[in-house]
Amino acid sequence: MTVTDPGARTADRYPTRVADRPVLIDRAEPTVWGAAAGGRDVPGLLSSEELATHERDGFVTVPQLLSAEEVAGYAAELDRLATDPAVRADERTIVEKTSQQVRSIFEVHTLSDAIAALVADERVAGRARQILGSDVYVHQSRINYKPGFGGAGFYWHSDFETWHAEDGMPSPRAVSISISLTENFAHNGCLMIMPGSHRTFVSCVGETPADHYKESLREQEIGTPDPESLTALANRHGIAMLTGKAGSATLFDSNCMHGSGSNITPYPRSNIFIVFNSVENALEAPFSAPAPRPAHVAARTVRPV
Ligand code: 6CS
Ligand code: FE
Repeated sequence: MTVTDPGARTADRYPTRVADRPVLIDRAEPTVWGAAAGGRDVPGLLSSEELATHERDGFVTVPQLLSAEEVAGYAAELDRLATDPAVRADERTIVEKTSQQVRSIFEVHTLSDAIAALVADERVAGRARQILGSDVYVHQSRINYKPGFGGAGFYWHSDFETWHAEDGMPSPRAVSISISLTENFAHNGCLMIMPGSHRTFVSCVGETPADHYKESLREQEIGTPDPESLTALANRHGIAMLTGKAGSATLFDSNCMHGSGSNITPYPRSNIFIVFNSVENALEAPFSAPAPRPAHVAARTVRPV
């Protein structure tokens, strides 16, 4: 187990939140880290075609990751957590700005044995190891509820931009998996990704305020790309809508440009969201923030899954 040194820092290949105008930087690193790309070939459930899709688009879908029984079990777990007063009062729980309903619960794999088991499941961690070509650890886990009638969306952003600037993640060698527990429709705030956008790092304008996460996890403003950059990426790559049945999943690269709309339908859009980082990519000092974010949002101890 390694505890990352908050003082150390490698060269900053992706400067962001430091200039007064946005810059588009070509990604230097691979997306799938097989042996030919500096990682190692890890056998697993993703076929070579699926790995090639992930390299090209920055994401790959798994139409049926969980069985209907498993979905029901995790949905019950989400309800248990969201209605537990101790969990609701915990700093790891974020409530919606408007309705005060639970929006997200972070570090959920430490609050739920069932979710801890799912994290370690070959269908989940195994796929992440294949993509990252190394052992992996949980950088962040959360459940998103996006309740009906007002679950707020997530504006366009690159997760890696935040994790680099605020958590000190050196390279985009991290992959997220979003596992749907309710059906994701186009109309109830499904994940949207610009396919291929992971190959461009959009440097953002605006300094990171202290304790930024207290605002950004409810509604992110700093670290969101400018309209011109978003227009250029959308024109170049298009926008994919990741609809899917409950039990489906999407694995997506840390630098995909993605977002999701608000949910004004009666149908919640709940998912389990787990971020795997390569053990070779442990956090350093933030590249562009006054202080590291708390461990429940960005793990600073590397515990290989
Ligand atoms: O800041 C973060 O770490 C979180 N924010 C968003 C909108 N997506 C990634 C991550 O969960
Ligand atoms: Fe995100």
